[in-house]
Amino acid sequence: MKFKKTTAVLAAAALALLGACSNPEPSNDPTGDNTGGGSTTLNITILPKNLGNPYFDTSTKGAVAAAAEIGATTSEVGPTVGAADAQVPYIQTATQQRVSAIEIAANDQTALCDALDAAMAAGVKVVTFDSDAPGCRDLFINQAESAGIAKVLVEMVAEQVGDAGQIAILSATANATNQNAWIELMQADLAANHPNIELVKIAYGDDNDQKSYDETAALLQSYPELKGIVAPTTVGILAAARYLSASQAKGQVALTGLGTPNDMRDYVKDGTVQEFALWNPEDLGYLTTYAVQALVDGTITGAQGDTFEAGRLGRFTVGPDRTVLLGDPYRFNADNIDNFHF
Ligand code: RAM
Repeated sequence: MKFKKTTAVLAAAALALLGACSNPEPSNDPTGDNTGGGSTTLNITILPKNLGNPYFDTSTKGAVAAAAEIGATTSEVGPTVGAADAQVPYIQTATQQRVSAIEIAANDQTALCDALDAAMAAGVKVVTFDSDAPGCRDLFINQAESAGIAKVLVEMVAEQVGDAGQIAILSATANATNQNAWIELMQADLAANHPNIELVKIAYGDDNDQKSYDETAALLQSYPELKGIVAPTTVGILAAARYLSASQAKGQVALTGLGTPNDMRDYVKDGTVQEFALWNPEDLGYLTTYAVQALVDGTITGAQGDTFEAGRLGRFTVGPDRTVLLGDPYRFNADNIDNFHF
């Protein structure tokens, strides 16, 4: 996986450029005019699952840095809650504004399709990243293969609970395309390879801090024998860690999943969390913007085998199903966490 460090110089240059050509203020007003519009400049709307999520703040940082390098403008908009159809009005506004492209992490596999199809029909390129809307986009920038993510999640929890006992999953929203794909693969792996692990519950914290915290409390109360929680969401794992670190279950109930090193650092150091995984969200956003540029300028059409340059990340090839793969998930623990700052 690629964890190349952005130098302070580059970051400063990107920030300077940002001020000149982008609107760095995210907006949750779907009717607000957030883009430059009307110019021939590459003009991108960034639409995360929800605003205020540090994971997406980080991916947007990468997307904006890439935009600064190529002279594109960006505007980040989105709902404050992750909900199935909450992204629709933002897609419609971007379509009316005839932006060059929408970069979107989909909260739902199907609920967005009509709006995304209308955007593409109007000439707007649609590139999903993080969470796909299959069949209703030009390209998907995949952070890591779902099978690889599911495998590392099952491996980590199995190692941490001694391959036996009750576990629960604390997910994001019930419709999230990405989490649901990973959970399905985890269930298959558990059934086939870990007969002594019992998955007792899949809880949904909706990528909302308080709901994730409350769901963690409810899991511990309902399942006193619980040995482990897997939270394949950065919001969920952080809320669960906060709850566990102040509870009797700290160090007794294993917690793993997908988190950012910055969020999890204290909980790894205080023994609440042994090991978790993620990819680099900044690289994901950065790659997405370069893919948008390649689509808009015609370097790629999205066909398998098309290749394009993605700045500091190098050359990428479009794989099957109009998908570009960033890399592999990476495990973080007490031995390496201080090497990472995102
Ligand atoms: C949350 C979101 C996002 C997911 C990460 C791991 O921030 O649900 O979609 O990829 O967690």
